[in-house]
Amino acid sequence: MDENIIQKKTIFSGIQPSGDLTLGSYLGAIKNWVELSDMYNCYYCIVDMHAITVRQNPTELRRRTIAQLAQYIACGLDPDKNTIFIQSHVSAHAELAWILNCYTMFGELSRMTQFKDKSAKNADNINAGLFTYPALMAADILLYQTDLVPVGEDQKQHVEICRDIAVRFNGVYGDVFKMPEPYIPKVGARIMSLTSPENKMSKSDKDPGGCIYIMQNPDDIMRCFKRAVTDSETFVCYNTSTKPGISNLMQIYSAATGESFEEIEKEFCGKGYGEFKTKVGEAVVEMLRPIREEAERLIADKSYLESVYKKGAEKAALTANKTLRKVYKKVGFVEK
Ligand code: ATP
Ligand code: LTN
Repeated sequence: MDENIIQKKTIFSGIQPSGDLTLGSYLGAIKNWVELSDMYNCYYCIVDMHAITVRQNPTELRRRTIAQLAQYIACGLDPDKNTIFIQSHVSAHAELAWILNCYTMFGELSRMTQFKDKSAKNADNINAGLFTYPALMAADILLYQTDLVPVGEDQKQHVEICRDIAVRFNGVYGDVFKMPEPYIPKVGARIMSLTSPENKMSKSDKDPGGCIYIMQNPDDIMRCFKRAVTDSETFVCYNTSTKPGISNLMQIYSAATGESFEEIEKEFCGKGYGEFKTKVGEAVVEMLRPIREEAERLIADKSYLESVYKKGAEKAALTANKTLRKVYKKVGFVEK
């Protein structure tokens, strides 16, 4: 078993507990994590330190962190096969992030789309953590000598800056960090809001109708799909620039059923949008139902969840501290 782990390539990914997990978090990230988890040595993190770059209610943050762990497991991530943990439990993340901050340039951070978007949305709290967010994310990834980072399309830029930081650091000190690659799914990489399909579905979205949540009840899910914004035409056809709403629903239906866009176009040829929306809603309800039920069961089992995150943090710290010690030595810190 140990030999297997040594030979397998490493995956790291994380999601912020900044809101309840959405259909976007599931299709863009977690679904692929599950698919990759047999073939790789995987670290799946709940990045609570990233979440506080935007102001959070402490009680809610704690609740969502535990609920997110339950949802990871309910989505199919086996805690015996994957290292599942909470970022703030492994102090190496904060420690390496500081060092990487000193190898990350003001100019490159200023170009980050997420920073620009979040600054616009939180104009009263453009804090330094929001700005240096990518250095912490780079620490997450590089601590585990990660090969592959499965994320949605929006995070590609952050994986790229992580690579730039690693190249810069390795250029000075030799081969300290493995060079990670982003892994972006073909379908579901960018699920859009149901009410404003030109914007990404996002868990911190203020418009509740635009977002489908993993834990949402079937009636509410169906209502959101029935109200989804479409266009004034009447045919189901994929074109993201002229039919963003319908194209988004096709992405979701394709990810939920495995059908290709051509098959979907054929299936709904001559049928109205109303019927299509109902079918998409039903497919999503059935996809999410077992996940929600299992997550509800797990959320009630606090001691089990605690045992998972404690074991996960212990395991993660072993690998993370190894890299951190190497980095401390390279930069010239005196050994403790
Ligand atoms: P926030 O609203 O707090 O910014 P978010 O909903 O945008 O959060 P993240 O925590 O930033 O979600 O993302 C978690 C993972 O899920 C990332 O890999 C991200 O690329 C992916 N993801 C998030 N939203 C979507 C989406 N709408 N479509 C596809 N992938 C997504
Ligand atoms: N920035 C990511 C969350 C995240 C992450 C990571 C993803 C933090 N650290 C490391 C992959 C690898 C986001 O989705 N907003």
